[in-house]
Amino acid sequence: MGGGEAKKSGGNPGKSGRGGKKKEVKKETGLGLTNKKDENFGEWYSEVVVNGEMIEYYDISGCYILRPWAMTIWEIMQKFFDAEIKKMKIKNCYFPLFVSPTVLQKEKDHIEGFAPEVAWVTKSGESDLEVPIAIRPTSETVMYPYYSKWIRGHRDLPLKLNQWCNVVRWEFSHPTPFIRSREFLWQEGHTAFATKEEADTEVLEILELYRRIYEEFLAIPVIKGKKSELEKFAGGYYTTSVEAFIPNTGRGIQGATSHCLGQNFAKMFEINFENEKGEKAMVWQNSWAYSSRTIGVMIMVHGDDKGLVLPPRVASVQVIVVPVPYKDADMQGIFDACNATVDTLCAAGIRAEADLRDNYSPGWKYSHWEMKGVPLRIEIGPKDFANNQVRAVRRDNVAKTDIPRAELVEKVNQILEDIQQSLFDAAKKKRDDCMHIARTWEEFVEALGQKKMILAPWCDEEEVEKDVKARTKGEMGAAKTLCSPFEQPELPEGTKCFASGKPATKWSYWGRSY
Ligand code: 87F
Repeated sequence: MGGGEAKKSGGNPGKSGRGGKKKEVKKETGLGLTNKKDENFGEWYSEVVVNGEMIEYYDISGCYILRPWAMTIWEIMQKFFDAEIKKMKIKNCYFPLFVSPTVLQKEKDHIEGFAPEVAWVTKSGESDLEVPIAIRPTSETVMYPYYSKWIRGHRDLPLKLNQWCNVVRWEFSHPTPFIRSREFLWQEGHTAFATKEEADTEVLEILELYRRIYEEFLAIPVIKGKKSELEKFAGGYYTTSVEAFIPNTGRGIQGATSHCLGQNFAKMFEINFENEKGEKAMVWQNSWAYSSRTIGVMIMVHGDDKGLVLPPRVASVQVIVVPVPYKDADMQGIFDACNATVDTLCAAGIRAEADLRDNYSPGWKYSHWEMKGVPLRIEIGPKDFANNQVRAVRRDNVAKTDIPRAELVEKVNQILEDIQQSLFDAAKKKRDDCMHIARTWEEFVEALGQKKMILAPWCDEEEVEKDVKARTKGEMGAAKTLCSPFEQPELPEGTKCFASGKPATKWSYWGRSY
C-alpha cells in the first residue's frame, strides 16, 4: 500500500479487564486486530506493524517511520554483528550518501538493470544542479575508487571495511514495511584480499553470522546456500545467501547475502597491488549485507492474531510487570512489589518494565503488551502479593506459572530461554511442513500450487531456469531458484532434472519469492 493510505492504529488494544475502565473499550470486538493472519495476511501484516508500534506510515509511498520498538530490535542485532565483525578485524567507516553520475556509470554493465531504481537529486532550491547527483542504492561505486587509491602493496591488504547506513532504491513493485521499502537500513561490508582463498573463507564466515542473526536472535530457520547464475549479484563472481520462508504466503525470502566479487570490480576500478614477488596483481573482493528486512521476516514468521510475537533475545522489553488491583487490596504494597520485581530482573540483566498506569485496566494492558509482542507478562495481584509470588504468562502459548519471589530471576531466565527455543522449533516445524521434494515437472507444479518450497534435482542450466520462470508465470508471480543448499542430499547417478529431463547436477530450492 502507498504511504498516502496511512493507517490509523486506533487507540484501543482490545478487551477490558477486571476492575478497569468499562465504556471506551466496548466498541472493539475483543481482539486488538481486525484481520486474521490466516485469512488476510497482507492486511494482517499492515495492522500488526502499526498497532504493535513498530511502524508509522509516512506520506511518501514506500517510506516508513521506524519507531523505537523496531529500532531497538535493529540495535540489538547491530550490537551482536558489529562485535563479531570487529573480532574479524573489520573496521567501520562512513562514505557519503551521494554518488556522482560519472562514478556510477563506471559500473554500467551491472548497473544497467538497476538504473530505474536509482533516485537523483536534480535541484537545490529553485535552481537546477549543474550535474544531477545520485543517492546511493549500494556503495560499490562510492567506495572502490578509494580502495584503488588506498591499496598499493600487499601490506595494505586485506582492507576490510563496513558501514552502517541507509540506502535508497526507488522500487516500483508493491512496497511493504521492512520487506520492501524505498529507503532501508543495512550494513554493507566491502573487503579486499590478496588471494581468492582468503576471500572465499570470509564469505562463509559472514554467512554464518547471518545464520546466527536469524536462528539465534530472530528464532527463524534459514537455509545457507549458493545462488544460481541468474539470481546471483550480476557484478559478482558468486553469491551465497541465507533463505527464509513465509509459510502464509508460500514465498521464500532472501534473508541476507554474502558475495565473492572475484576480480570484476578490481578490473573496473583498477584496484591493484604489488605482491610479495614485486609483481602487479589484482585484489579479490567480497561484499555482504543484511538489512532491516530481517525485522519484517521476524514479524511475518512469529506474529499471530493477537499481534507481534517477539523472540526474547531481540525484545526491547522481555518482561512486562502488570499490577492487578482488587477492591480493598493493599495497592501500595502491590505497586511496591511490581517495582521491586522490575528492579530484581533488571539487576540480573533482564529487560523488564512495569506498567503502573492507573488510567488503563489490567485487561487493556494485557492486550496492549500482547499486541506489542512482549515475551513474558508478570501479574501481581493481592493473592500473589500475600503469597510472596508472581504469576508469569507466556506470550507464545499463554502458559501460566506461579513463581516464588525468591526464584524470580532463575525461573524467568528459564522461561525466556524456553520461549526463544519454542519459537524457533515452531517456526522450523511450520517451515519444514511446507517443504516438498519434487522429481518431475508434474510434482513441481502441484507443490507450487500448494505454496510449497520445493527441493528439486536440477541440471543447473540458465536457460532451464528461465524456462521454469516463463512456464510458471501467473498472477502469483513466477517460481525461481532460491538457492542451492550447501547441505546437499545424495544425488544418485542418473537422476534427471525435474524441468529439462537432462542429467541433474545438484539439488536446488525453488519457489515464489519476495
Ligand atoms: C539498485 C540500484 C542500483 C542491488 C541496486 O548485495 C544498484 C543496485 O548494485 C545494486 N540493487 N544492487 C546489488 C547490491 C550488491 C551488494 N552491494 C553491497 C550486496 C551487498 C552489499
